[in-house]
Amino acid sequence: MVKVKEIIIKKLKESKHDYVSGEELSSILGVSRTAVWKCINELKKEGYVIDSSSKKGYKLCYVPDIINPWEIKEGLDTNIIGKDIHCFFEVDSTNNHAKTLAQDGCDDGTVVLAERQTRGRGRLGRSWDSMDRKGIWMSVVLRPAVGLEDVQIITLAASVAVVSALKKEMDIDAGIKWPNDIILGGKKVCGILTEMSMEMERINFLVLGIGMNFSHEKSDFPEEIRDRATSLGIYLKEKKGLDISEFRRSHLVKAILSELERVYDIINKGKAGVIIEEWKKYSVTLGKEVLIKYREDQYTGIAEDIDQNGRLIVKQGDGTVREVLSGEVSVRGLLGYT
Ligand code: BT5
Repeated sequence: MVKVKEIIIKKLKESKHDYVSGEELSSILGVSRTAVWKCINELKKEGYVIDSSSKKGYKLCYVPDIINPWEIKEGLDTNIIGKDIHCFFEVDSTNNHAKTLAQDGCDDGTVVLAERQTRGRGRLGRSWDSMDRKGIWMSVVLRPAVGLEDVQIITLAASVAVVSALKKEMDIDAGIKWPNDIILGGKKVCGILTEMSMEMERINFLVLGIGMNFSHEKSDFPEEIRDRATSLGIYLKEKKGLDISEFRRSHLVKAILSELERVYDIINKGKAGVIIEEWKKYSVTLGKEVLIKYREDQYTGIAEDIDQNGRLIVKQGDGTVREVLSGEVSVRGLLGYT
């Protein structure tokens, strides 16, 4: 069914302003005209506006902002990331689904997307609010040719990929809070969750989960995160007077996948240093006073640098230098740390 719908949309897009007859579609697809009609109705339910005329056939009038494999694959310029794309209306968590696919041996670069998640996950057991059709809830399975010490670099690379995709596709300048929060106007617009499966001290696979708030209004966010969260839509309206409906999630997904492939290639070639330098360009953490919380430990200091493994180097007031591999980092002036 998915393939049939894909071919119908492709054909309708090709003929642009002309009608395509039901007969032509049924002969291309090798299915009955009734089957074509059923698929057209499903596409309409999904938001495509298709004019049907009993004499002339079908004409595509409007493509909705929908997440499906063929809208994303159209014009996608990658060789690995997104060769296989799985889209759902609802899953518990795209990371869970991607993990199952990875355990079953799916290809490097397989992508899972959903319109909504019922149990979207953040780090450290926290939850991720994933409202229906308002965001990009996506996971990518990676089978990198690097050692365990480079896992952190892959998370950093993912945030670099997201920020550069935002710039290229939507002309938005976002920042990165170490290690993986994407920040717009001082608020979180996107979070990244990297999960790993190991075998014999080697990376078996990684699942990179990306949650991007796209068209939320402020009131769409649960009250407890309303002051700390933002969406591309809120930002574009406030800062540029633009309406998010002028943009398509599928276009941004494409740009993210393309950028992910670029950084993935750099990592697989062993050039982590290139990623570190790019990451530093976008950092909103370096040079700032930070509050680090790790288990029972809590301290403040200046975030001076990140090392070649992606660890944050923090210098405390008494001159002690600490390397932070994981934990909570709050940056003064961001997300409510005062
Ligand atoms: C993250 O965790 O930022 C990683 C989020 C990853 C979500 C993606 S969506 C696709 C894939 N499938 C999944 O199940 N997950 C991934 P963390 O740094 O722990 O941030 C979580 C915290 O951010 C929560 O405790 C809230 O305070 C806040 N939060 C929750 N939902 C949010 C949202 N939509 N926007 C901004 N902040 C949010």
